[in-house]
Parts: sequence; C-alpha cells; structure tokens
Amino acid sequence: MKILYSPASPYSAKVRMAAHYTGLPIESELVKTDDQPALLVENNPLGKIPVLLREDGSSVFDSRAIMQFLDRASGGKLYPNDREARTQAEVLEALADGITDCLIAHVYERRYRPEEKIHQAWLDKQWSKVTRGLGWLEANPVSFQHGLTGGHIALAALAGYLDLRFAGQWETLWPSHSAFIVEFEAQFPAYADFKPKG
Ligand SMILES: N[C@@H](CCC(=O)N[C@@H](CS)C(=O)NCC(=O)O)C(=O)O
Repeated sequence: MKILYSPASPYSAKVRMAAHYTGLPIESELVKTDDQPALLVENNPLGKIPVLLREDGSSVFDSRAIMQFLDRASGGKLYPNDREARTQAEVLEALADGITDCLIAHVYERRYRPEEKIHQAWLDKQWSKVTRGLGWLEANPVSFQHGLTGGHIALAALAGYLDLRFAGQWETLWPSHSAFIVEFEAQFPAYADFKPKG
C-alpha cells in the first residue's frame, strides 16, 4: 500500500505517523496537489491528499477514513477498545482536524487570492475558531491514560503545522502544548521525522 502525501500537509503527517505507529508496510509517494496529477485525481476526485492506495487498486480518502482503515487493518492499534475512551479519542481527532481546517483556510486565502481580494473578516473568523479550539485544549488537558491514540496523532500533526506556518502566533493560546509534545515524543520517538515540513 502507498500513501500519496506532501511534506507540509498536516493531514498527510497524521496518517503517515499512524501508519508508522501501526507497523503496517505502507510506502509514501510525494504528489503536488497544485498540479492535480492523474494519480491523485483518479484516486480521489476531490484532488486532495492524503490518499491511501490499496493493493487491490482501490483507494481510501480522506484522512479520517484512512485512520479508521489503518485501525481495522492493524487490529485496533489506533483507537481504544473501551467505548468511552474511543469516543474521546475520535472527538480529540475531530477537534485537531477542525482547527487544522481553519488554518488551511487561512493559508489558502492568503496563497490563492490576489492581495486586494483577501477578505480579512474571513481570516479573523477562522482565527477565532483556532483561538477557541486551542483554548479548549488548554482547559481540557489531553490524557494518555489509554495509551497513544489517533487523537494524539492528529493533535501532534496540528502542533507541527502550527509551528511550520504560524510560528510566534499560537504558542500562548495553548501553553501546555510543550508538555503534550514531550509526552507524545516519548511514545512516538519518530515525531521529528514525520511532522509537517516546508
Ligand atoms: N478533510 C480532508 C482535508 C484534506 C486537505 O485539505 N488536504 C490539503 C493538503 S493539507 C489538500 O489536498 N489541498 C489541495 C486542494 O484542496 O486542492 C482530510 O482530512 O484528508
């Protein structure tokens, strides 16, 4: 199997970390979404990464479907068996991905619109969600009681993306992020190899 990815993509970082953590034999292939190559659009009509290419020629997207696929394929290595703990892990992943969605909207607004058409009110609205989301994480510290989960992996991908694209703007909104990363790296030593990179 193979994951189509780009090094800066936070959702790609999430599923590649998850694949590594499960130990499943999955390769990665770099794609440029701006070029919308045939390999990408033929396997995901949305033209987005990540995409998991399976051995039978079928594909799995988006990142949350890939996470659930990897969990099943690995016999449950990504989400706890305990139903309540699993719900919490999935909600943590939804929060991390949701904040990431706002950051991506922010980056794309500035990257793809002509400067005179950048809509500041839209940027501010996205950032208010980021602020609330990070505040939520600060008020509800992440627990590792049930071991490393897909929720933690999604959060580590988000933290890496914040570092990459928003350095100096987010750290005080989630001061306990350093403690989270220390604990995450203790359980996932290869974090530096997988976190989003420019
Ligand atoms: N909800 C999707 C989001 C994927 C996504 O937005 N990926 C970005 C890169 S981080 C992308 O492919 N952008 C290119 C595009 O939108 O055309 C997921 O979780 O996989």
